[in-house]
Amino acid sequence: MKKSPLQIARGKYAPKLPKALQAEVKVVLGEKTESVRDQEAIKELFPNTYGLPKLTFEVNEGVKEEQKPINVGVILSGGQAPGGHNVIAGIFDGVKKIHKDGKLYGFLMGPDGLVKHNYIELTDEIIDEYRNTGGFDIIGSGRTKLEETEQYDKGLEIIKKLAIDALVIIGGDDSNTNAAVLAEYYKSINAPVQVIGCPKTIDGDLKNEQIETSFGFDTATKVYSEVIGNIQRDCNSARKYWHFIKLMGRSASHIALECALQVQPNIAIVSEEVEAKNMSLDDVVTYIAEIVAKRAAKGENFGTVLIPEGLIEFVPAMKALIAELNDFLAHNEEEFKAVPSNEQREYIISKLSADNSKLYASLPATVARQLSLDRDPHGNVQVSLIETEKLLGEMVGTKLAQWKEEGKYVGKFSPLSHFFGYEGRCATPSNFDADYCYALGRTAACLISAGVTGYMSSVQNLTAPAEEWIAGGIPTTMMMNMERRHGEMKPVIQKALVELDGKPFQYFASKRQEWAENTCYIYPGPIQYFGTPELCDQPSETLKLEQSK
Ligand code: FBP
Repeated sequence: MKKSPLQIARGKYAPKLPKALQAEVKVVLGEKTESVRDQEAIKELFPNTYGLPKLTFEVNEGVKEEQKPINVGVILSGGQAPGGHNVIAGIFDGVKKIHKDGKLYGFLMGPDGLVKHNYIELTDEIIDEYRNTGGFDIIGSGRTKLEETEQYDKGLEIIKKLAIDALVIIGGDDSNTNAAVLAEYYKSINAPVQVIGCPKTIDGDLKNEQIETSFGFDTATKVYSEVIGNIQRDCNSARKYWHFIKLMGRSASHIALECALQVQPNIAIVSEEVEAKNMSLDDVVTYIAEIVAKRAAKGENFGTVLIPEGLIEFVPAMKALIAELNDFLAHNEEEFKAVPSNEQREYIISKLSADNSKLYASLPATVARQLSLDRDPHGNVQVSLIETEKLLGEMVGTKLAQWKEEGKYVGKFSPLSHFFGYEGRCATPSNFDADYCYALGRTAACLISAGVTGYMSSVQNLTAPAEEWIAGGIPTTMMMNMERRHGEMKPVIQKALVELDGKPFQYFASKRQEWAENTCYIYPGPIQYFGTPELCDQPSETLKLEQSK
């Protein structure tokens, strides 16, 4: 296959490793652990894998012990995130370091591959093609959830057939929760297979005191920030558009906040703040419109607004509207479908409760339509499809027109909308993600060699140079608590939302007024892969602020 010069150069990049992983490792056992909350309930559900100690790997100065070959199966689960191929390369090299006859099998298209026995053996040749590349295309990914005993048993058949000693599941909070349940199940039936998790997601919401960041967040936010920076420069050149930019991230606003820290936009909305302040959609629109008017008064009829993907669900009134709509349409689907499409909006307005009906009627036609038509297989609104960037642009326009009629000066307002998400998920990993992911893979191999199960691969101290990173393993049950899911209490890894008292948000909050009124844009430019550490090896602003003293 033809390759670009950068692809060729990148293929030769040797990821930087923590000191311990450059040598033979020894396992240092930490204290026994407890889950973050609901200890009794979690302990009862995980009798075989609860309370395990944290592990750290250190340099082993002693004689290398002969080890037997190990076979490992790997699964990529959920949305793509830059660096996944390096995790796999790290596991492969780790397995071969343990013994040259060890094998790595890749289950195809996510957890489904394990259940349906679709796999390939990953060879030197295949791995070398994918080192330091973006994407998950080496084996593909999927969103099937491993939740049923039947699936675990099906998986065990192929695990036994291939003599697999350990499974590594690379995924987000849900996939790692399922990995922990799988580890517990296999242990409870004495199945001779270990299960190790690995923290992936561009959303950045799989993090806690043990996991400093999930991989992919660094690269994805750098890609978005580059493009937002380009838009800001265009915006500051033409001085005639307001750009409404929606950023992926499902629920949490980590991506939008990180991009705001990187580019200093005029406005960035943080969903968690909207919810905490119980803001209505009108409050959000008014907040933006006021800044637009203020800038217009200075002759600046342009600007940028960053909007997190999950915003709609964090506006309490919208949440209530969506819940009533979901419920109403689930019970009246046939009747609704029989209504001619040009009358459906009025039909819904006539059926909803007073407050929700008023809110629904105030929404632009396209959004109202998305709320009633675009539903997932469970009948719920597909919030990610709602074009919040257009919705806010239109609503701000309407508000400004109102103010103009009332005699207020609002200048000229021309909104443009953008959505960035898929553009960043398969980008060539930054040095940070290339190094971090390779280290996570090598650490996973060390955990397998240590014979443990129910652990997540962890690399800490990430704002220091890679040499000083600390590799180890965290018992997954340590990150769990009980939460209501689909009407039932379930053990899950806590999802990390933006903390409003955390340093990244606090820094943003202290600067946003200045960024709103003045034009303080930063243009980060493209990710640099070759050059000085200042240029190429910088972690995210979020991580730097979180770890600042
Ligand atoms: P994960 O949580 O699986 O890592 O996926 C993250 C994400 O990219 C979200 O930001 C986005 O909302 C979602 O996946 C999109 O899902 P899909 O790839 O199925 O369209």
